[in-house]
Amino acid sequence: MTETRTTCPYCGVGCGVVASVEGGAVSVRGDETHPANFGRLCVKGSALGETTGLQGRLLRPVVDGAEVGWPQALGATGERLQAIIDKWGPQAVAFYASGQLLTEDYYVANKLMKGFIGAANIDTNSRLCMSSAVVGYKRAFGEDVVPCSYEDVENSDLVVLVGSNAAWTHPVLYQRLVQAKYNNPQMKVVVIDPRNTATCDIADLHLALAPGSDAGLFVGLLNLIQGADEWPVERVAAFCGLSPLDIGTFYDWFMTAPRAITLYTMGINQSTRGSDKCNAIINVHLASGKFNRQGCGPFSLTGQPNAMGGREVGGLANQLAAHMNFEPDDLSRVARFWGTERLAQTPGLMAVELFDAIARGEVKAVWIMGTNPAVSLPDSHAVCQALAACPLVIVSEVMQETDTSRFAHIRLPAQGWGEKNGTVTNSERRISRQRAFLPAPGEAKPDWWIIAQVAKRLGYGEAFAWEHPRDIFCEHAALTAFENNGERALNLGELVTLSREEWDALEPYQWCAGHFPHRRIVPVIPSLPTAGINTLYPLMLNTGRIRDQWHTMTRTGYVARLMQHIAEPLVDICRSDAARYGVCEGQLARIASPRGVMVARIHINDAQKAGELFIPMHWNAQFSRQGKVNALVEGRVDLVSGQPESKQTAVRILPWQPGWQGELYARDVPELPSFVYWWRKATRLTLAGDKPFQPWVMDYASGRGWQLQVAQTGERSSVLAWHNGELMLAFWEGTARPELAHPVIEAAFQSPPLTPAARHALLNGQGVGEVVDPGRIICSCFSVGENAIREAIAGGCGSISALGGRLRCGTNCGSCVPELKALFG
Ligand SMILES: Nc1nc2c(c(=O)[nH]1)N[C@H]1C(S)=C(S)[C@@H](COP(=O)(O)OP(=O)(O)OC[C@H]3O[C@@H](n4cnc5c(=O)[nH]c(N)nc54)[C@H](O)[C@@H]3O)O[C@H]1N2
Ligand SMILES: Nc1nc2c(c(=O)[nH]1)N[C@H]1C(S)=C(S)[C@@H](COP(=O)(O)OP(=O)(O)OC[C@H]3O[C@@H](n4cnc5c(=O)[nH]c(N)nc54)[C@H](O)[C@@H]3O)O[C@H]1N2
Ligand code: SF4
Ligand SMILES: [Mo]
Repeated sequence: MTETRTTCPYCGVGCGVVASVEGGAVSVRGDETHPANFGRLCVKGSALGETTGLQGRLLRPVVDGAEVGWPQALGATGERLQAIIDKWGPQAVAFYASGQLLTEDYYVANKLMKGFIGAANIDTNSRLCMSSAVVGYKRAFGEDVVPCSYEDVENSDLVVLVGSNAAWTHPVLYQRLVQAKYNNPQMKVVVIDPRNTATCDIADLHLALAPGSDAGLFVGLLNLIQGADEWPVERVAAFCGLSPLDIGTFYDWFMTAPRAITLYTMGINQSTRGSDKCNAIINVHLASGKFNRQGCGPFSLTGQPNAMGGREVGGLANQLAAHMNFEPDDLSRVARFWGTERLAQTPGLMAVELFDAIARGEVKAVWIMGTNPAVSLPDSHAVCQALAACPLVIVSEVMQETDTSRFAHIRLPAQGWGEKNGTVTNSERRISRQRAFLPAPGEAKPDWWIIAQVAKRLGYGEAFAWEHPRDIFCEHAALTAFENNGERALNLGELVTLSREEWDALEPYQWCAGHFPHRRIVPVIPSLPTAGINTLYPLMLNTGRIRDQWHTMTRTGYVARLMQHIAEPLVDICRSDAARYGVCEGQLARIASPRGVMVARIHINDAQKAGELFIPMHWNAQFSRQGKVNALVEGRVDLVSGQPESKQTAVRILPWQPGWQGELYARDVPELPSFVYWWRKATRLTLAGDKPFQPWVMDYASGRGWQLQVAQTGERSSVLAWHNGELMLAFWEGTARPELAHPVIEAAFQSPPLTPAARHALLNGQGVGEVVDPGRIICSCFSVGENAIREAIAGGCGSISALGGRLRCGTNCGSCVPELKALFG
């Protein structure tokens, strides 16, 4: 068995992973030597071995619906792009890339678009994620440099988390913080978030401020530091909807703490004033001197594994390359380095404007790589319409079916994690290797190779002639160092001469951020979100992540273990709003904005404030019907950064009592008729609808020659279909959601033959034999359910560690500890 040291492909913490393959099965553990995690992994990282299967993978190029070989696919891509460039000019072409590409892939895409096609229309999903943070740093420091490291988080006296649910989204860094606070009980933690999240578990102070009001809080603090009186505590309190006492406590802690660090993520960036909010945070660090020394500073955490690498290569439409801008000197330098006369001279279209330009017919070809905009961009109906009308949509993907690839004329199969080979940079500017340890399946190719081959077809072969990702990395490193003269902090000059062996063996490498072209306090005038609530849309919708899913679920949604924690789009609502709008726990509801509508299940949660809802961003048409929250979110953006306000949308909520609700298990999931609402769980579908569905199920099963048995008791009915003694399909329905012993049913699919007694029990939603229902799974690492935990507590387990000792829950990644605590009531 060989072990490969690589890097986790999920969040920007960038944990080192040791992967091994034995008998086709992949297992992973944390890399003890990696400075991001020192051996820890969170639940998503721990489940990586379960995501490397080939289910649903795109394995061959597809052109106009037909599988073809690479020569035809590359030929078609090159010819069709060229035809559009010839007729409409380079501005009619765009790339939409991703912070999940490797640095090498990103560099090649940026070079082709800006350097040789000659337009700067390459933007990425980082626009939805990091672009406000980039503006904040550039305005303050003159360059996009993140002035902090993870060690600063551990070695601080005050850690402020703003708009970050790190317990769920940067779990290993959060666990490092938990440990540091345990080691140093003097350390204080402040969480600033409208919701009471799992991250608040270790908070000494939680400021549940009004949505979008953060700038007021930090401007007030700056006023205090500077002795100004424009934003006194009372004014801040009114602006932010907080008590003057709590604000005073926060300010007092910040002023007196010898060291303070502020971590901020999407609750800050995803706003029409996200750039200003980032500067409001940076300002208090600059003005107080809590900056550029241990345990201090404004620390924007990156979300994606290589959001930082994308920023390094310059893969955003308003950056040029390698931390250079569209300034005359930079333009000349990059053109000379790349040996091109076609370099784009002006910034290109940013994500939201790009899709608007596609809708208007101005951009006629878009190449989407490593992102799923039909789900993740705001106003997804408009995005889908734009893609449907676009003459040429090219999608490089690992999966066959995504909401975006439905619109693709050309689908190009990319190598995924474990197959591809390159580098990523994490939140603390640390470059780590992602190494391949699996053979490339089917015809899948590295993203950089695909782009370079297309470049060749467009006639630029010479500038794209690399044979190995190391060659690309070294070229990128050379560009960062080219005519640098100490002017750009990003300088990877040390790495330019790495041999292939050295690059392959590269240890995690952190680039230095000690140099700031300037340090500027940027004036900020606080303002509230532009989403106005009114009598038609009286609630403010907040969106974000859940613990066990990754973005549009293409990788995590098929892993049973990761579907255990939260398996449906839930809408979190507080008790008083639930009563006010007539919705009950577990019921379905329709949530609507002026842009669209979705269906979600009610979860009454007193972590929510009155007037505010929360819905996860993850669900989409592969996992549900009408479960996509971006159908509601409007495409309002920050005018400087172009980042959409994904966190604030005015909506209304209405209860929906469907005619029937059901559960369907099927050996192969059928294509469902459009009158059914459904939510795909790893092994089953939950369904609801008004028009009867059972006749459809019976037709479907008998059409396949399966044997059928139906049971009807009162308002409940069920259907079983089997073939050669094997259970093929099972369906239960009722006016309320059928209560089923799910583990028993799963077991029945695995253990033929199906006896008449077993069928009878199953039709009643019961099972035969000894399978225990674990209840809601709390600890996904060890699949420990609520029932066992409650039993253990009743049986005398008095603490988290006692529970861990008995059931192992909470002893691996620790992300479930807040929920375990809650069970002690
Ligand atoms: N499990 C999991 N982890 C992930 C990801 C994932 O998909 N799943 N994705 C990764 C990526 S790309 C990213 S960008 C990060 C994102 O990491 P986070 O930013 O931590 O995640 P979110 O859940 O999007 O939003 C964080 C919090 O912002 C709060 N918020 C909303 N509005 C406001 C506001 O006006 N002010 C303040 N102060 N807070 C507000 C929300 O209530 C939410 O709790 O996560 C990364 N890690
Ligand atoms: N409402 C709302 N919307 C949001 C957010 C929010 O908080 N609220 N958050 C925003 C943020 S911060 C982000 S980062 C985005 C994320 O949104 P997306 O980037 O759209 O989400 P992913 O599911 O990560 O998409 C990655 C795609 O690339 C594919 N893929 C995986 N590996 C590879 C590879 O190696 N090569 C190629 N070519 N493809 C690959 C995956 O199958 C998947 O389809 O969503 C944004 N949208
Ligand atoms: S915290 Fe979890 S998801 Fe993030 S890099 Fe580490 S293991 Fe991966
Ligand atoms: Mo992100």
